[in-house]
Amino acid sequence: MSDLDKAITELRACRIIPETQIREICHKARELLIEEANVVQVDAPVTICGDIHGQFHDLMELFRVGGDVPDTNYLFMGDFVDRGFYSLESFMLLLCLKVRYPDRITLIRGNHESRQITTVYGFYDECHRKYGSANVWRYCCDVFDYLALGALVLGVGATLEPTEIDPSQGIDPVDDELEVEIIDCNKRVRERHPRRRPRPGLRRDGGGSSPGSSSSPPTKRGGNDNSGGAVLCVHGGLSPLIEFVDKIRLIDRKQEVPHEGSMCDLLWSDPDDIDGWGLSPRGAGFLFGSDIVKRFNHINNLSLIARAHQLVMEGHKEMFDSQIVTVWSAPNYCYRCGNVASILELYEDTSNGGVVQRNNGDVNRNIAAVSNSTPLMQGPARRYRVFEAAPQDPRGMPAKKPVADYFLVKLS
Ligand SMILES: [Mn+2]
Repeated sequence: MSDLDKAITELRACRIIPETQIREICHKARELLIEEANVVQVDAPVTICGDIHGQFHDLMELFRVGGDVPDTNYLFMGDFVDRGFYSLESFMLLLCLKVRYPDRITLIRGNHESRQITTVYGFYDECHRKYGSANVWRYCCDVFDYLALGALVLGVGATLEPTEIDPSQGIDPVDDELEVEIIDCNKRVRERHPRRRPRPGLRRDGGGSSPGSSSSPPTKRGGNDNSGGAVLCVHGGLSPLIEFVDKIRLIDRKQEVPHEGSMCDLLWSDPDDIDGWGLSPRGAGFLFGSDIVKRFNHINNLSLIARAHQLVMEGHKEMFDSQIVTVWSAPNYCYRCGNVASILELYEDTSNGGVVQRNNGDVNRNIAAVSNSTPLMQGPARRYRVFEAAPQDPRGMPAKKPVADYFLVKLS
């Protein structure tokens, strides 16, 4: 068994690993991450996860519900650290899995992956408490600077294979194509939504075509087409400084999260029921409305934006005609919010023999202005798996004591 596999075994048991090994793993991770683009390309199938916030036992529950790495391909949308008691174990496990299976797990940066924020919200104190110095915190922060800012999921299918249901549940089997399924923590189907049929006379490809797009092959939108479009994943949201996905690729991301600008907005912004852009009560990033999302998705050929960053009691929340979704993966947030968590599964488009169309969201975009008709880009099929907090291990719960000890040390 390699040292890395041993470290993974230790971390899975929620035990910390030696400082020298953390330094080594962080160094290897940085070498991997430096090669990644600001917007990582990920092929479906993939399972998308939101905030973790150091809730290690709930991360284990997430893997139990969603499958283990490398069997399941994962995309984590940031905020691995702070708030919870096990930021170090959680982040180091994810980082070890990244180094061990680089193609099976994608980590993008959240606003908490920052020196300034972790100094205030717990990760710095946790490292200091567990190691007696800030060294491991520093190694981790150096990795944060190299995390990608977003991901583009390609090759997503538009319809779901229905989960088998127990007839006693009273849920009707679906004849229609299935677009959304919600599975509860007992692996039972809670909700099902058939694909909405486009109204006659409306274009299914989002409407409008640019003069330059005639050179691209016509996209098949026939009956057996199962393309769910491209899905952009970011921690926070959009930026008034970013009109095209390509603009994200131009950012020099290898730095501490700035207080303003496009990189800051991607990690801090939130969708809201407003028109256009608004000031964020967070003091960083912006609020953005339905019109902004619909226009951005249209001109970038996206069918969905998946983001995290906001607690939602149901674990996930779709907004703006399902053009953006918030995925939240920290159940009973801060060990007291009483919310459930969820992960979002996207499946592979098998209509074209599984061949991924690589121009989605990348080139040959549809630059025409948003037409009067509602854009009807076929959205991806989505399966949400909802889960609850793991049972609390009394030995694993440090409660308040270690924090008090730390402050005593600090004061003495
Ligand atoms: Mn956040």
